[in-house]
Amino acid sequence: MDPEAVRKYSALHAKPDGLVLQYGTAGFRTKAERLDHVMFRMGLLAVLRSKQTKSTIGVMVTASHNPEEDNGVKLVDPLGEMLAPSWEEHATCLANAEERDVWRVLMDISEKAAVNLQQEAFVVIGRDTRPSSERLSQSVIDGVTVLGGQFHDYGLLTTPQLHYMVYCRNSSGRYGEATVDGYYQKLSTAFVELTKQAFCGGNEYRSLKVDCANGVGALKLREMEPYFSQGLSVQLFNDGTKGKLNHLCGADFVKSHQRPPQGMEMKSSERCCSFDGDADRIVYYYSDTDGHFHLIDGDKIATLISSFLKELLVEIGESLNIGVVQTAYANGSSTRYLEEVMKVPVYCTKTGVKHLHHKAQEFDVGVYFEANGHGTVLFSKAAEMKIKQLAKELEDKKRKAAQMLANVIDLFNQAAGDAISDMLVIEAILALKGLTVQEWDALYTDLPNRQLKVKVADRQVISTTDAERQAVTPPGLQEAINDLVKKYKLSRAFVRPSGTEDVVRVYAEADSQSCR
Ligand code: NG1
Ligand code: ZN
Repeated sequence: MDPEAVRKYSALHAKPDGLVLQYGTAGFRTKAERLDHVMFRMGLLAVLRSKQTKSTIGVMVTASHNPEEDNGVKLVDPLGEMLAPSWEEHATCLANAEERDVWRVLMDISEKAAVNLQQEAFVVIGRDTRPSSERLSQSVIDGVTVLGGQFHDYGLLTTPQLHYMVYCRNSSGRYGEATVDGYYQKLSTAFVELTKQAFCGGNEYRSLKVDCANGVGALKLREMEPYFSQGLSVQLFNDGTKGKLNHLCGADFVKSHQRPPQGMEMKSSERCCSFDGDADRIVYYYSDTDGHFHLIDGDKIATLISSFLKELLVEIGESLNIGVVQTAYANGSSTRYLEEVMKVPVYCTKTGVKHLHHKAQEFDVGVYFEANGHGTVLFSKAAEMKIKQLAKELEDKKRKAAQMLANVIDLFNQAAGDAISDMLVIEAILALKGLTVQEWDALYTDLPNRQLKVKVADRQVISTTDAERQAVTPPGLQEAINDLVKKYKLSRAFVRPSGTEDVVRVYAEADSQSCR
């Protein structure tokens, strides 16, 4: 580690004067032209984190569902999870350091975090399809190499694929092979095994239209299709050959506008889904015979998956606990259905997958989804071992259920929410249960709801508690919300400052849209 070399290279990736950024829920995110210094410095930081954890660390260059002109970066911790909160602070400090202070801040972090600077470092890098991503990932590599770190550049990857690679590399191959082919093989084998047992009533369950948001998901899904095509045929739309990334398409557009993406040819009752720009989110939808659009969001995905898993757990007769984790944005009908009809315990955490992921780790089987379609299922090590052992030992029906669960474990990306993996799980469940998209949708009816964003001078004036469902400051705000909410049935409303944009988000739901 040579301070002079760091100074020299850092000057080549200079920070624009006066720019202050924060490592938020989704790492750093802003206009691509402001991010060169952040990328270089995240390369440096990844080396320190790798030395400290004695593990491979991931760096993903993406701005997910943001416009094409934006970009972003986040670090992936050893087990494929989001960066630890104390290191988010280090990341913010390093990104905002003035040029002359970069080396000093690196040394401060090393001291505070007890990093052994002699330790080797290994960093893996992935990027999405934005025009700026290749250049920016080169800046990450500059940061890694100037501190003497080793690296592997995977090039184009979906965000969850990079999480998977990090997890594989740090679990000595037990989770899977850390290659794109390894990922395709692992998921497809599980999917094909699982759907083999499905009653196949023609092609109804076996074809799906996928809007890929003109992003990296299109490339990866196309590469992967031959691996699973005996179980499912996918038709890709917005595959990046014509349209612009995330423009009028993708999971975020469909969820927030509650309408189909441009460029998708929807016929009545056909099952369709949308990925976001880095393929870590998925929502489903269809249009009914009257041409009405129906959105099936993360809450309904969580409901389908948890009811399937619960049935299998009951079947094998082991006392493995299951819990569902949501955020305040979960539709009240979904929470009621899960608790009252399915009798599954439901927990609410703050927005942002790291909070949901953390909570879901408390269960043998932890299902977590944000309403916007970001989520997965985590199985505890003990539950996984038990299920895989029962899949060999039990007799007949029980054994079949255990085998199905064992395949489901392999099909989920347990490092991060993954649109491709979730899509295959959902398709398998629908096929196995013989459910149409309308039947799935009919599990419960969403309460009418609205989500708005409001620009204010200082969004940090609003602070919250109770998993962001209650405002603590400014004084009087919560009382005013309470006064409005109590006039309506099944009503709920909250406001919170966004962690990814300079806005305040406002959410409300009630039993009807009319103001009586
Ligand atoms: P913020 O901007 O903090 O609301 C948004 C999403 C989160 C999560 C993050 C990270 C909503 C209401 N919020 O967070 O669910 O996906 O972005 O991308 O959808
Ligand atoms: Zn995303």
